[in-house]
Amino acid sequence: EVKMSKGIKSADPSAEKIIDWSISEKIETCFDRVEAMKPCPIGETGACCKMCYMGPCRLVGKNAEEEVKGICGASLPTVVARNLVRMIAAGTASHGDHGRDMVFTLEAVAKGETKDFQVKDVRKLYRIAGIIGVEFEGRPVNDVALDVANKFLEDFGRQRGETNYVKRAPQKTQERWKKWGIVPRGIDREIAEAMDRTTMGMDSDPDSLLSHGLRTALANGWGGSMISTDVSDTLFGTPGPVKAEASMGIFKEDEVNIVIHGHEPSLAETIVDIACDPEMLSYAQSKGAKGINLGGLCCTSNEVLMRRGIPTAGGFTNQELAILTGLVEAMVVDVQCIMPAIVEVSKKFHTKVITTSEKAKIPGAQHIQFDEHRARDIAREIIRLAIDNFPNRKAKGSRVTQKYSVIAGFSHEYIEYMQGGRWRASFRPLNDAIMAGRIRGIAAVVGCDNPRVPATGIHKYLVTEFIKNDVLVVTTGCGSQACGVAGFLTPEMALENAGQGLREVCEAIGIPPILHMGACVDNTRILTVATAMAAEGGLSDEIGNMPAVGIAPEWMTEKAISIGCYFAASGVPVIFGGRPPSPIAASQEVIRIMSDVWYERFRGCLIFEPDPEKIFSRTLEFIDNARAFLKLRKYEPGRFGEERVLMDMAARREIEKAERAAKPHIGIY
Ligand code: CUV
Repeated sequence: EVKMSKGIKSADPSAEKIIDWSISEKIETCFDRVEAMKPCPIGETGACCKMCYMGPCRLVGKNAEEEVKGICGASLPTVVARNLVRMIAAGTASHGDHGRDMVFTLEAVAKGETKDFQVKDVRKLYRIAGIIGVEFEGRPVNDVALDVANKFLEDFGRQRGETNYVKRAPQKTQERWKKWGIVPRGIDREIAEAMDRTTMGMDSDPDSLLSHGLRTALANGWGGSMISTDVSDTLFGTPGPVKAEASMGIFKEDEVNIVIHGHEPSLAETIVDIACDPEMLSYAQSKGAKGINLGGLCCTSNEVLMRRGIPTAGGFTNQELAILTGLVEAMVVDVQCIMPAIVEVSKKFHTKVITTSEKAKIPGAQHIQFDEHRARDIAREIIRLAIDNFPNRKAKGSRVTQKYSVIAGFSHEYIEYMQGGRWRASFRPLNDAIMAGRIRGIAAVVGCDNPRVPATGIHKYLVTEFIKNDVLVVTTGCGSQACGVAGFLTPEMALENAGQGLREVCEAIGIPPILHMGACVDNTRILTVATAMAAEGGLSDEIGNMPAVGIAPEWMTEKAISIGCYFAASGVPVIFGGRPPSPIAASQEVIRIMSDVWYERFRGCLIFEPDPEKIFSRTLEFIDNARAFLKLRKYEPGRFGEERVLMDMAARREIEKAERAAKPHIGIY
């Protein structure tokens, strides 16, 4: 079913249905444009240098790559490395700014400048305060919040020293960063330096360039993004399991449908609140609608799905298609991953596209500027506008009725809690299950969906194969929506598809075999889990050498590159899939540094592999090699379940020995 046969544009059946209709109606979407647009063959491998205007230089030729040079003499490896570092800087800037906006909101709350938000999760605030050394006992909540906000703001502008959250990483991981000089200082400083180093006449040593790329990426992972996750949890609540729905069938014929799309949670959270307001409901009824129905797209969707159970229409490639249902009164967008194309598509329907960020305007869209100081008023204005648009809807019925149940909300706090309850919460059961081989390892299958491949198809293929082979899957970003719209985010998925060992664990704890952990910035939750597993003992004492792999099967954004790099620097082997070749394909030297050299230094790497089956086999290889390195029991398929009964004494002793060697639980959440 998931096979990627030719002619399939999206592996999400409800998306495919709408695409077929769009073709018959001659309405253009990214699925048409992707066929018409041939990638530039020089740029797509990283071999185009446009850092100055003597060029752009095309670094092509039959000579050895060090011999292929631009006008200034920069060689092919230099140019490829510079281009990649600029991608990392841009991706870090996006997530950094997202985090910064969250901190500004926390600051406004703490100063009493807005009544529209509060600190919802005081426990989380205290936990953060504890980590970054802010006194919290006996102090008013907002005083603590202000100190926390100020400390985080310092992190963005820090000139020297270390970003605060670096100290959350396992000691050994930190030592590796120190040894190789990549401990991040301020987030803004690393981004600025990345731009400086990569300009004409600056750093031309590929290894040195790429090391700074890692430093910049770490500023994202253990800085901007982790701050974003923590402050969002503080303001809007730390997620726990929620039931929701996914796919295009979430739109309702008889209600006002509003889509919230982009990345940030603040406005979206407020829209969720105001949509429940009885006054708004009766206004909707006055226009002939039965109610107000919210649906999400991309990472804003993940934020409100995780915390509020708001249904999702899917990921990146579904954004135009959502409008094509003809049922959407307003699409409200904030920042990141918003195709300007939605405005063009919206003109064929009654849908209003509303931009809300100063940083992301689209010609032809209506702009309503978001301001955290008057969030509720703005949300009200937007919802009214959508309601007023309801009578203009022409589409009768729905092109898609299909939808699936989804269980989401697996924050690292909940993952710890679910393994023993409030008083005995720990990562012991997870580590034990991995040590015993019930769970073979962990695959983080994350990131974008992409129209250059059958969209969401590689995600679906990989997660299914992983769980069959007892690999627990964690997912974030559009990857989680790829799973959601396929009906994969339910406990039943374990019963029907998981290997015996994984299935037993899922049934014992009552979880799906694919855990939705949030938005793209919440990839940091995965780092936190890995850190807790290292502290728990019995596996690796650093993030490196864990039987865990990160995969972005259909990546396309610069943010994805930044994420891949902070995972690699943290000690996780990372595989990027999707279309060939890769943004580093032009240089064997850059490929070597990012795979072999990084692996040697950090036990992580970033590899590009377009073949889904090879992604699968390489992942298992990484996992099994890590198991062998840690001297864990060899994974055997089918050992658990019906056939298991006998575990010989030697095997039992082995497990017990490993358990004794394990350190006692240390209270990292
Ligand atoms: Ni940041 S970055 S398409 S929305 S995951 Fe989705 Fe998630 Fe990629 Fe964008």
